[in-house]
Amino acid sequence: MFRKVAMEKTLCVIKPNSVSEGNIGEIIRIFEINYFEILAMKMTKLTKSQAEKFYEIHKERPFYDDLCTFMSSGPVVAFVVCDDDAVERVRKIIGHTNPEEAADNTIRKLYGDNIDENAIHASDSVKTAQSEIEFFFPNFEQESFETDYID
Ligand code: 3AN
Repeated sequence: MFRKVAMEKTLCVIKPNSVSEGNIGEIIRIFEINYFEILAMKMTKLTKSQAEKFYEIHKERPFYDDLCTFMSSGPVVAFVVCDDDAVERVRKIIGHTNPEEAADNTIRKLYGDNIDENAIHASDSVKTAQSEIEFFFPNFEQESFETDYID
């Protein structure tokens, strides 16, 4: 039987520290063993102004410039995952913003270096996820990235 996957989607970005430390595979594996379906994936290097646009919501925060400098310092891997309640489930497996406060076995606890270089970004709401998916995958809604598969 064919099933069209049409569940909640969220955007994740593996940050430059995880890429340079060789942790892309380990991080993706955590999503796979947690049964998330990965619908799209891309490695890219953001310009400073692209990072500023992506994090525009934080532009008044004191860490904004450092964050954007870091996010444009090397390649990132952006990907879209789906699942029931994907936004909340992903936030749970990535853990607290500050790796020091993150629960054991969360991605930020395992691979985060500090609060800036905290290994991975994930959308914080369904609405944000839509615009963040559009940012990295502008044709996401037009092109069907969703998979048909046999149960
Ligand atoms: P999260 O990524 O857990 O949703 P946000 O949205 O509050 O956290 O912050 C966005 C990013 O800004 C974080 N991933 C982190 O890299 C950075 N950040 C947040 N708070 C701080 C802080 N107090 N000092 C430095 N960087 C921060």
